[in-house]
Amino acid sequence: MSGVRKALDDTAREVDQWMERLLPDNDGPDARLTDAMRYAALGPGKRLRPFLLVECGRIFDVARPRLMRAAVAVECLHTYSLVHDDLPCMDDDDLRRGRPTVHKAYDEATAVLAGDGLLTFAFELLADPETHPDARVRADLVLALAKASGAEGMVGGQMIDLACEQADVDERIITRLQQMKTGALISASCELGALMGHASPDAMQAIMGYARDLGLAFQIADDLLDVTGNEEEMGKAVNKDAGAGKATFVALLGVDRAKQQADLLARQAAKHLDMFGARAETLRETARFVVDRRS
Ligand code: GRG
Repeated sequence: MSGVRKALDDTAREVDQWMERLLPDNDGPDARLTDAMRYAALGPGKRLRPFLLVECGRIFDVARPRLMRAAVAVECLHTYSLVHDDLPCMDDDDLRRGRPTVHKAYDEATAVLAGDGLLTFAFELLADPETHPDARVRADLVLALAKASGAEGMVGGQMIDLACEQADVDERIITRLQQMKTGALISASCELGALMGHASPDAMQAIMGYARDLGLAFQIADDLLDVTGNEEEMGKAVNKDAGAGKATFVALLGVDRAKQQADLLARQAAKHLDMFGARAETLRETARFVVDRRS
């Protein structure tokens, strides 16, 4: 197993333990909601966004328990986007992370509420003094995640994605759509780790340059996996993009050029981290991992 694969798996286990402890778990009349939130969040995902947050925070020596709480917040936000994206009114998927989607395992109304619950819980965690003792840092964390996930980020990207189905779009529009839909949350994960460590403006610029290129490389790899991957490894349906007329890099560039573009972005991402020397080695390797992954 590669060094980064092991580091990712180790962090995923730790994040899962924190999620298990932190996620609400009621046995009252709202138990169905908290069960569905836990079902969605504790499903077997890669925990890439938590990993990026933790690795970026580690560069600045942020205490592990604080990083874990923020890592749970970004994973909850990410999980909410998956739950809502799988709904019949969006992508209408039955399988996610190798298991029935939340609206299949529960029902549509519960899936909507579970997504809402995870979204708001993410901000509750970031605003909690246990996550960071400095109120200004906490406000910055909340602001960064809100911007990345709202209309100017992920949700706006999803809207453009829906609007572009079956439409002729160029590379500029696809890049913008993917930066908003997928890249913004990946960037925010890196940003949160750096914010928690009071990163200097130069250091923050380097981290954000890395995150931007990594996010795009990740999305191109995801588009490629939709064409070249299989349902068992991916834990979700594949070959959906072309049928749905989705605006993807693979549709625009073809498989070979899309792969070259992902490789170039991964190398470019790693270069942004030169100023951190050996401390950023895992993040550099993560850029390679993101384009080589099979799921
Ligand atoms: C519906 C609010 C709302 C937003 C939708 C991000 C998004 C916008 C939808 C998620 C669905 C999707 C296919 C997004 C593209 C990004 C992506 C590849 C997500 C899957 O992330 P992974 O591979 O998944 O990190 P795991 O399961 O490992 O966490």
